[in-house]
Amino acid sequence: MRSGYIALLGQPNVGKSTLLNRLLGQKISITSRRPQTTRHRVLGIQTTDSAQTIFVDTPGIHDSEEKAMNRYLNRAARSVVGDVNAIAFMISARGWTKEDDYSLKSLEHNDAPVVLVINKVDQLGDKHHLLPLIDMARSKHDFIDIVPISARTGANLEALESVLQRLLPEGDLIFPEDQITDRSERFLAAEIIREKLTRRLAKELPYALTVEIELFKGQKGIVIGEKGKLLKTIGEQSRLDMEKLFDRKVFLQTWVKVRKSWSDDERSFASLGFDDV
Ligand SMILES: Nc1nc2c(ncn2[C@@H]2O[C@H](COP(=O)(O)OP(=O)(O)OP(=O)(O)O)[C@@H](O)[C@H]2O)c(=O)[nH]1
Ligand SMILES: [Mg+2]
Repeated sequence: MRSGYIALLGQPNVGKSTLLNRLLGQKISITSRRPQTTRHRVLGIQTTDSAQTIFVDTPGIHDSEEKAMNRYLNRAARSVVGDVNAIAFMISARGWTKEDDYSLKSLEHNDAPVVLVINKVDQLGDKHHLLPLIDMARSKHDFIDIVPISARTGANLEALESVLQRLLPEGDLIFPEDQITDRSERFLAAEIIREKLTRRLAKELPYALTVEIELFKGQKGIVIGEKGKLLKTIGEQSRLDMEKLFDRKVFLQTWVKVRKSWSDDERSFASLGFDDV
């Protein structure tokens, strides 16, 4: 039996949370097309006959640390590096970017083996484009292995799982075999609602809830929607996801509160649940 922790690390939007959910066959961690969807570390625990692999989903590492929120997210991601048995560093098959360079810097002083996961290969028209990307990646870091996958279609995930499992030390179960995450249902429920909001709101809104008072009024209107329609839709979609995840009926009520400048104020973080680091 092997058991241990694998961190999923990389720039925003490369598909870390999608991979976690796909590996576990359950939606533990929320996903969206917008960068910076994940704001908290989330464990996804996979137990088989031969291994317990504990995946640590992390916020994407952002190359600008101007905002308090970005600094928080980067800290939350980087802080796992020293505490895991191996790291799955993820990039998109579309190519190596300067944001990947920036994220990779977080691994400079790390001793754990790093596997490069090239995600979204389903978006590559010509698979030959992978070879130059792999060559380029080899020049960037001494990766112990390089595995191209698609978290969306599931392509090559078994290969990835066995590569990662081999990097775990021998040991007994760390969590009970039926536990799939370390997060409470309360946390998961809040995240599901945030996912629906993130997916529905205009581009800047999920992050820019701090900018100006005028915007706040506008935002409140937009979130609720005409005659409360949007909030109702978000509530309904969230409730369905929760019923699937918790395997029972859920009664969900949602409403909107406005708090000024919270995401630029490090002190208000803790009171809003940003207390990972
Ligand atoms: N085509 C394609 N899209 C993918 C794949 N994996 C993820 N995506 C999409 O990429 C977007 C980002 O996925 P997430 O899983 O939220 O990305 P993330 O790395 O967790 O992002 P952050 O939490 O913001 O750091 C979503 O729209 C996913 O559906 C893939 O294998 N192929
Ligand atoms: Mg994520």
